[in-house]
Amino acid sequence: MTKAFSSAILFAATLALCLSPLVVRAASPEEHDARMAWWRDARFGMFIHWGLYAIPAGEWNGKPVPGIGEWILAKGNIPLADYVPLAKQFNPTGYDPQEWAQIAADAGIKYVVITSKHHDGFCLFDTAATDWDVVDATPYGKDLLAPLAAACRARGIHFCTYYSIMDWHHPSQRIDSEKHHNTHIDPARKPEYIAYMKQQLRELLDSCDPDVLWFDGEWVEWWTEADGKDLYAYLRDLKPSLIINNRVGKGRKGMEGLNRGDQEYAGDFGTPEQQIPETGIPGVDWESCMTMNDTWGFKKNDHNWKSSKMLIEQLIDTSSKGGNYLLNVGPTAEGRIPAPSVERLAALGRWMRVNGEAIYGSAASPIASPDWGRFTAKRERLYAHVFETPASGQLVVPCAAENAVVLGSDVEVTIAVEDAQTKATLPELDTQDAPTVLLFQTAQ
Ligand code: FHN
Repeated sequence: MTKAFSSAILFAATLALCLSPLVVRAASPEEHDARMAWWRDARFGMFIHWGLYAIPAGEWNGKPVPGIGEWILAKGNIPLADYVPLAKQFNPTGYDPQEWAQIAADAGIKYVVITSKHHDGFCLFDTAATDWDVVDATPYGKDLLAPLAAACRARGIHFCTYYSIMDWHHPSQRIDSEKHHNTHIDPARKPEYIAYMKQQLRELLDSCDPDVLWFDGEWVEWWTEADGKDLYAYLRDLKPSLIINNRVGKGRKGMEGLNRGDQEYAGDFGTPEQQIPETGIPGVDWESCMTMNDTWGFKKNDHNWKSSKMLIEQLIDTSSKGGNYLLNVGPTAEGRIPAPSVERLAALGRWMRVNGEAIYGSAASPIASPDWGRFTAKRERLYAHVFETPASGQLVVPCAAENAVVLGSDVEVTIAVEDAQTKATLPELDTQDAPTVLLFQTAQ
C-alpha cells in the first residue's frame, strides 16, 4: 500500500470521526489524581525546541531576524517559499538520542517534551499526512522521535511531545504578515485541517506513544475552546492515561479555568511561560516553561544565559508553589545540545543528586516564601532552601521540628523549639553557586 493510499484511508477515517464530536466521561477525582501522579511527582522536565529553524538560527542573509529563531517565518520575516528549501539542508548527523537522554538523566530530569511539529508545520516524525517531514523532505531521511523515546524510557524518563495547532505551512492557512505570529484559515478547509491534526496525533501515539501532549499555537482566532475540548476528548479516548496541557484549547488565558470543580477549559495543567506565578492555585496543576537564554530554538551568538544558580532557584521556586519546571534546550541543526546548556544541566544534576528529595514528590509549601529562600514540603518533612544566608545566621520555621540537618552533609543543626516554631542556628553554608537545603523533621 503506497504512502499516499494509506494516508487517504487514514485521513478519510479521521475526517469521519471529526463529524461526530466525542465526549470524555468526566473522571472522578481519584481517577484524575492517579493519572496525574507521575507528572506531579516529577516536578522537573526538559523542553526541546528542534527543527529547520535551527539552520538559520535567528539570522537570515547574515542579519538577525526580529523575534526569536523559530518565529523566522512570522511577521513576513522571510517568505515561506524561501524557508521550504531549508529542508534539503537538514541532516543532523551529530544527533545522538542516547546522549540527549543521558544528559537529561544526569540532570535529574523526569520527563522530556520535544517539538514534533512547531509552527512551521515541519514534522520530526514520519507522517502519512504530508511529505513535509524529516523522512521525506530531508537528506537525513529518518524518524527523529522514536529513537529518543526509546532512549528516554530506557532511563526511566517519560517521553512527551509538543504539537503546534497553528501551522504556517498547511495549505488551509496563510501567515498573517502583520500581527503577532498568526494565521488565517480558509473556513471551508478547517474540518480538513482538524482531521489532518487528528491523523498526525494518532500517528504520534502509535509511533512514539508520548505520555504528555503539549499543545501550542492555540491563540489563532479560528481555534475555539470547543475545538480544544473535542480534540482533548479524541485524544483521551485514544489513550486514557494521556496528559494534555491547557493550550489544547484557550486555557492559557488563566489557570483558574482548570479547577477540577468547574472545568471551564480543556486540559490537565496550566502553562505559565517565561514566568513563575506568585503563588500556586489549590487544586490546579501547572508547569512553568522557561528558556536558559533568550530563545526557544537555537540562536547563533546568544549570550544572555541564566546562571546555573538562577535555574536551580527557579526549579525550587516552582516546586515550592506546587508547580513543575520545564527547562528548555535548543539543539543545533547538526543535532548537538549547545555546550552552555549541557554545562547548566550538569550543574542542576549535581544539585539534584544531593537535594532531589526536596523537589521530587514535594507539595506546595504551606508556608509563605521567606526572604532568604523557599520552603518545600513532603508529609512530615519540611525543606528550607537557603538562597542567601540571613544576616542573623538563624532560620525561624513555623513548625515544631524534632531535628534539622543540612542535606548532603552530616552537619547537625542546632535548634531551639518554642511556641510551635523552631529557631535554627545555621552552620557556615556555601550558597555561592547553589542553594543549600536544610531538612526539618517534624513530628512523625
Ligand atoms: O511561539 C511559541 C514559541 O516558539 C515557543 O514554542 C513557546 C513555548 O511555550 N510557545 C510559543 C510562544 O508562546
